[in-house]
Amino acid sequence: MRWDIFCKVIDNYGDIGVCWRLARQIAAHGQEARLWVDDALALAWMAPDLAEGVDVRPWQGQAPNGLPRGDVLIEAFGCDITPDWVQAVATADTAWINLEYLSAEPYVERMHGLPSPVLSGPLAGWRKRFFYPGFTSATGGLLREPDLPRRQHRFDREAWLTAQGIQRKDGERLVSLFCYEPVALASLLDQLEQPQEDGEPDGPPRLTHLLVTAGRATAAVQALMRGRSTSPSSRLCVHYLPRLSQDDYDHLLWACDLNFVRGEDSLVRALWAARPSPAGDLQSIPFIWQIYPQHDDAHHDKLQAFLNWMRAPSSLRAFHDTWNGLDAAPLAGLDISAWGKVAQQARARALEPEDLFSQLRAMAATMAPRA
Ligand code: TRH
Repeated sequence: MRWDIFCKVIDNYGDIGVCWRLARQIAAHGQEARLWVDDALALAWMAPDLAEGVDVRPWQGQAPNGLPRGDVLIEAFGCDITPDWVQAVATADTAWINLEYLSAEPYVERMHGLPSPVLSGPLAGWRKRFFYPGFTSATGGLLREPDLPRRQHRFDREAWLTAQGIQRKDGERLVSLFCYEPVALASLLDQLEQPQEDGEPDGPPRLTHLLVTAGRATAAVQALMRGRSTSPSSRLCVHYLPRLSQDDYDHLLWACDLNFVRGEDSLVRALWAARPSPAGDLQSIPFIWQIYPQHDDAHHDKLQAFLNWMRAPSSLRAFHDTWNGLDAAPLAGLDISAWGKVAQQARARALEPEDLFSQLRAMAATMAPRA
């Protein structure tokens, strides 16, 4: 099968991040993936080796002539492909699918799979269908590679950290930070500098190694650190990361004891993040989500829907509400071990629906005669 994915980069990295992840999964299944993107700059660090089988092409200017037509056309996040481009890569028999943003809100189950016929213009008579990723079996599921557990079992945490130049001291906890500019960031730094809970009974409070991702998170932390005087009793050590490949960003999540993520793609990766316990089973790593803010505050309901699906206890809800600026309450204390159990149960539930790629393939097969 030949797949065409169209991606418009709005801002940040979620659009290209999801499209790239999908394209490489298609290629890993031995199918042909053409990824049409209006701005491929981020792929230079996100995908430095460009996976074999993914054909990244510029989506700019006039549609090219003479292309072999594809079996599946993915219009990512309502990126609005003009008719000349649709006709350049597809025929009326191509499975044309609108891949939507991830949400845990109830409308997703109602909308997933709905058809949308084109009624006018050069493509009148063509039809597309809506595909809604989600967390339940009535939705399109989440991107999840089949070999993910195997790779997590084999992951060598210490070797990976050493390769990144990160020296973890005994008993130190690792926290990754990928965020926009949360108002509560200063409170988080305070909390990590002088944690209330102790590492060992009668021992000093835990040391935290904060691994700050490149870009907006680094800029936000640096701006705050400039104005702070670091106390000699500070239990916080900050390490600024370079831009990581998408695979290494996953490794970062697997290596840490708590992950702060933002947007949608890193949320899903945080949900999957796990390390083998001494007993050999995969143990989830707790995470905190900063949702992508929308001007009309639509993200408030979206955040609550996710926390409901997570079955988040009140401490985790309170932390999320403050972290996302929904209220001005003081930032709740970190409860890493309780939140780890919540993450473990959520991960188990998220594994129940079929993965997103398998569901996309099944939807395409019901639409395209050749697929
Ligand atoms: O970058 P984001 O904030 O993306 C956002 C949201 O997806 C939002 O919904 C969308 O509307 C907006 O973009 C336009 O967060 P997200 O979704 O987690 O995407 C980040 C991607 O970047 C993800 O694929 C992981 C990847 N990444 C790396 O590959 N290397 C890195 O070092 C980091 C920090 C991230």
